[in-house]
Amino acid sequence: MTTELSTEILDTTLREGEQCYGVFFPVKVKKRIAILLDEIGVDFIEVGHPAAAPSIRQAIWEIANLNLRARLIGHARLDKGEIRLVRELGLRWVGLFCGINEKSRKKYNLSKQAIYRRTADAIGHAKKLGLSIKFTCEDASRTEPGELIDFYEFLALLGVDRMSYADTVGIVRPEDVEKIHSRVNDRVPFNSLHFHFHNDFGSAGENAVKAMQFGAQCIDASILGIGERAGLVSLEKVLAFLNGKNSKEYKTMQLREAAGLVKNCINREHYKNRRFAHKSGIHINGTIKDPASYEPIEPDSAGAKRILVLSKLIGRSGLQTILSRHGFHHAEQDMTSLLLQIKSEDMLELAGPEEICRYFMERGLGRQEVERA
Ligand code: HCA
Ligand code: CU
Repeated sequence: MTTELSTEILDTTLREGEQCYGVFFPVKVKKRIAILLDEIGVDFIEVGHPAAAPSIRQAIWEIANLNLRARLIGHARLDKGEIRLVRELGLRWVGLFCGINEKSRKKYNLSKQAIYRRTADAIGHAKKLGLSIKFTCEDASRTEPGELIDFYEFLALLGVDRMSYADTVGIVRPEDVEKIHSRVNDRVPFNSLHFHFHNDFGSAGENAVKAMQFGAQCIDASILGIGERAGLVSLEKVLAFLNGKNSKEYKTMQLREAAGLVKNCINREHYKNRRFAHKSGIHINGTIKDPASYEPIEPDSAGAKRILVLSKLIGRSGLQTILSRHGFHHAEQDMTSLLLQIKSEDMLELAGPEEICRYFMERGLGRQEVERA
């Protein structure tokens, strides 16, 4: 364990936080939150996944023009267009992410070799654009250690600036953090890693504390801990732990206003059902292919229901699945205009079958009688 800590903080309220069921931020609120996070002194602010929706691009553009001290990161898949968008919006850092384990390979329908190739291409492209790179190994906690270390070594060779370990489905327990440390540290120094812990079993906070004690380079957090499903460790908790033990002192006065802004943007009815809700297009697609991609356990076994949320974060194939599950016909051109329409509705968030059907019918989509067993 390290005695004098020098952990940095990456806040992802504006990206991961908006992927939480029941949460949407108007652009103005995002700007204010970014300013407060900057005053607190967080080292990185993940400002959004710009390819997802026009209002996300607008917010990123406006935040990039605030000239904050924090490094601003735009999220992108291993896709040249998505990476270029990050640069065009005035950001200097891109957050790329991809998994390498069998579940991820199935999800992307790619061989390991193909993932390595795409990773190298994406990193090369980002570098050509002058972007600094944070690269996250998605689902690292369900990746065989040898496979994970090989991937990190590959990323290091390609010259990424930061590497992150994502506990995407929140299965790491506090005692596992030491094991991760002892497994990777010889070849991938623990203090060169960021950690992104999800809170599905309520241990994200303790995991983050352990990772900081072992010298993690950076911890991902969000205000009130909001994020997909049960969210992440909260920024409040990370600050309370770090201040006084860390080489850098963070300000906390701004937390009250920041938490108040976030609370005002929460739809309580939705939020209370967030544990098995999937909102980003990437999560919805992954879950449709194999629910285990983004769920640590079956919702049924927790007495809950899986929810696929219709919002501006949805992608084409997720929308297609939701349409056909509700018995709607659609021509290709209808799909394109419907998707554009959904993406332009900043606060839209539908999950119940009735409200989803009403929404589609009001937009002129025809329904086929579905046979029910
Ligand atoms: C996602 C998944 C992610 C990515 C983390 C990261 C995860 O929502 O796309 O890019 O650092 O938990 O694996 O949030
Ligand atoms: Cu996440």
